[in-house]
Order: sequence, then C-alpha cells, then structure tokens
Amino acid sequence: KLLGMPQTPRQILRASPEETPRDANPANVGLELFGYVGIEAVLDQMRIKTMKTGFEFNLMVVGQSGLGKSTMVNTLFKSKVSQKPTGPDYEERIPKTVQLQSVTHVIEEKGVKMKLTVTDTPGFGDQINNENCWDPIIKYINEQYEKYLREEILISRKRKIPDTRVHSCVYFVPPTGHWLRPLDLEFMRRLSKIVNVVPVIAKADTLTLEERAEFKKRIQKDLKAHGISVYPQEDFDDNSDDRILNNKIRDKIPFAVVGADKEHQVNGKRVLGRKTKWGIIEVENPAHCEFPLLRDLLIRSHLQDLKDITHNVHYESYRVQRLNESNLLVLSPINGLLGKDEVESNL
Ligand SMILES: Nc1nc2c(ncn2[C@@H]2O[C@H](COP(=O)(O)OP(=O)(O)O)[C@@H](O)[C@H]2O)c(=O)[nH]1
Ligand SMILES: [Mg+2]
Repeated sequence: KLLGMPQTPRQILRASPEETPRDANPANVGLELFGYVGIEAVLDQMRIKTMKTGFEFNLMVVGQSGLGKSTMVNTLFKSKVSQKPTGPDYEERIPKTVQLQSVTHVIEEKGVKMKLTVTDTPGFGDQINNENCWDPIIKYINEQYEKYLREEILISRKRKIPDTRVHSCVYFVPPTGHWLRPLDLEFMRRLSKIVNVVPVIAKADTLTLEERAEFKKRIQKDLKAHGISVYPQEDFDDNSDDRILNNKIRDKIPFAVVGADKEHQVNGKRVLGRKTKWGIIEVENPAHCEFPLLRDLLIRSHLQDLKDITHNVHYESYRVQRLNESNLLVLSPINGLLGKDEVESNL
C-alpha cells in the first residue's frame, strides 16, 4: 500500500477510475496504461517540477549612500521570512555597507520554495568626484554573465548551471522632489543596457502624497527624454494583454517606497513600520507607501518575466558580444573559455 508515501508525479497524473472516460475513442489509446491524461497534465508536471526544484531569484539594490538600501533588503526579507521574535526595544544597527554583499534566504509560500538572493552595494556619492562610480557595479553584473557563459559553453555542461545573474536591479532615487540628477540619469542609462532596472523613490515618507505623485511624473518624463528604458520595457511586451497590464505598471513606476526593519504595535498587531511624529508609517500598508507594489512585482507577478528577459535579452547580448569579440576564443573541454594565447601557451 502506498498510503503515507509521497505522491510521485505519475501517481498524481493517474486519474481515479470513476473519472476515466471508457469509450472507444482512438484518441484515448494511452488510457489503459496511464488512465485519463489531458494536455492540462503538462501544467501539473511543470508545477510539480518547480515545486521540487524550487527556483532562484537574484536582486540587487543600487543607489547613493544613506537612501535606505540596506534597510530595504531587510524589509523585504522580514516581510517574507518568519523572524525570530523581537522585543519592543530590539534594535539592530545596520553597518555601513562597504562592499558588494549578497544575502540569501529560502522563502516558502504554499509549498513553493524560492531562493532569494539580494546583493547590497556600497553607496556612492561620498566622493567629491563620482566619475565612474558605476564601474564596480557594472563589473559585478557582467562577471555573473561571464560565469554563466563559461559554464554554458563547456562541452559537458552541468544539467543546471548555477545562476548568479542579476535578474533585477532596484535603483534608489533620492527624494529631492525635483528632477533626476545627471548622476542618476547616467547611472541608470548604463545599467538599463545590461540589466532590468526598477527605479524607486527612496524614503518616500519624507514627501507628501502630492509631492510623490508630482516627482513620479517628472522622473517618468526625464527617463523618457533621455531614452532610458527601465523595467517593464515597452519593447518586450509580448502581446496586447501584457501591454495593458504593463502600461498600468509603467504609470506607477518609480514606486515610492519606505523601508523599515523594526516592528511596531498597531491595533494589536505587529507591523513593520517607521515611527514619525504623525504616527506609524506601515511599510506593508498600500495606503502608506508602495513597498507592497515593489515586492509583488519583483517576487510574485513579474518574477518569471524578469528572469526571462535577463536570459533572453541581457545575457544573450552579453553572450553574442563576447563570442563575437574575437576569434581568439577557443573552446576547451577542460579549461572552458580560453584566449588563443592561453591555449597555445598550454600546448
Ligand atoms: N525616513 C526614512 N528613513 C529611512 C528609510 N529607510 C532607511 N532609513 C534610514 O536611513 C538611514 C540609512 O539607511 P541605510 O539602509 O543604511 O541606507 P544605505 O546606505 O542606502 O544602505 C538609516 O538611519 C535608516 O534608518 C525610509 O524609508 N525612510
Ligand atoms: Mg547600505
């Protein structure tokens, strides 16, 4: 008896006998062997496979120092991962981020596991001269493509290549209420060519609702005027349904977010929020800020789309460029991707 045993995909696919249509339809030739199986069974197979293997998602936060990037990383995890209980005067000092740093948590929702990795980056803008402050970040993103390429190109490659590519890069815009600064424009222009950029208005609690809406419109205009294509990019809408949904999202981007890593008591419930003289700003309350929209876009509604665009567009153009770059590239089953000189010196 299989009772108590975990069901295998095949056992799930085998329908109970009373549901099985027993007619002489030639389309049902497999009936004897498999029971009733419709095309929809493919969906079950995909779902079961995903639930078993889980999936990975890699995020990065970028922006000037002090805009709340590290806090937002904590907010994201705290709003998703059950935490160890924390007292009312529980405090955790966030150290200043001095280097690129990745944190991974496994998040589970309704039996589906997700390995979420967030890469926190040191802020820039501390120097008088911010020239090339994007270099380390662009370098990191490209290094992850390079790593993937080197695995993919091997003659005997892994069945599942570890994926550290950045699927989405959240760019923090300072809440000035004016226009985008040249630095932010230049940074986003460069990033948007190699990664999915999701801009947010940082520390939105420092702006009124009217100021947020006004600033949002200005940023949208500014990005358009400078030809910067942030996520969800219009060029990649697959069909008219996509377009309708994504137009709604584009209208709301950049999300005005507030981050917090402390919990407060509100109406007998513990909520993540910031205490201000006007009361508690609850980060997970859609009436208070747009953090919930950001979270849902990234790790729920558009997760697979972000991964697909990373693979099919951003990684693909890296790959093409890299392989075109030179006929210097020679494949070696042992060494992966080598320059011709390196190969020759190895001979
Ligand atoms: N008002 C406000 N302050 C914030 C917010 N998020 C973070 N902070 C505060 O801003 C300071 C810098 O935050 P941090 O996360 O270290 O910024 P980072 O340098 O971008 O990583 C800390 O004192 C945070 O408590 C926010 O949404 N609103
Ligand atoms: Mg930081």
